[in-house]
Amino acid sequence: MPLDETPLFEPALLRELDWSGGPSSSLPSFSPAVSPSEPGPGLLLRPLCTADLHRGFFKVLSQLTRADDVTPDQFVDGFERMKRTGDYYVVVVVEEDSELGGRVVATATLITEHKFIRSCAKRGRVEEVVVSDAWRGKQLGKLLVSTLTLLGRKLGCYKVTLECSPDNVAFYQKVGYAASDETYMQCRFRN
Ligand code: 16G
Repeated sequence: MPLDETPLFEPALLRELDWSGGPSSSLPSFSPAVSPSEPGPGLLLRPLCTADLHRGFFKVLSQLTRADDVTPDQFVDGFERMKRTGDYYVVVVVEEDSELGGRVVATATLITEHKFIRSCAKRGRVEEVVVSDAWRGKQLGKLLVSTLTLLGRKLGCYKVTLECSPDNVAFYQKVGYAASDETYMQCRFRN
């Protein structure tokens, strides 16, 4: 299957986010100022496309957890499945002007989950937040999480949640998250 630049979701959704802050906003402060449209010099924040397979997408993911290489067919299958549901918002930060159309330097995902409770509400889940080690300290993690949190709000989620290691709690608190009264539990089949 050919790899191409078709975005996983409508890119305008990112441009239309209300990045102005304001009293009810949970946006953290950014210094220097950055936004989804201007993530930093030489960088672009956009939805994932299948051509990102050869731009180091998995190399970045593997800095979070096991992310073994997949074949282009496997990648396109997964991408198409996610795209069909309309509930997957995988974003990447890429270098604008390099060979192959830019290396992926960071990524994060928002998934919207549909429920019957709360009048058929939606819950957002932020997943796979990773910034490549050479790009840490440039506010990219904060930018990605803030972008997806605002997107979750815009899409009508009544809450957005995430799981993280104890080491990252302070980071997520800075971007507007608070530890829940509930405990995260799992039944794990593979490490
Ligand atoms: C972290 C990630 C989660 C990811 C998991 C992978 C964030 C906020 N959390 O919990 O999305 O799925 O690590 O670890 O990025 P695992 O492979 O051990 O499940």
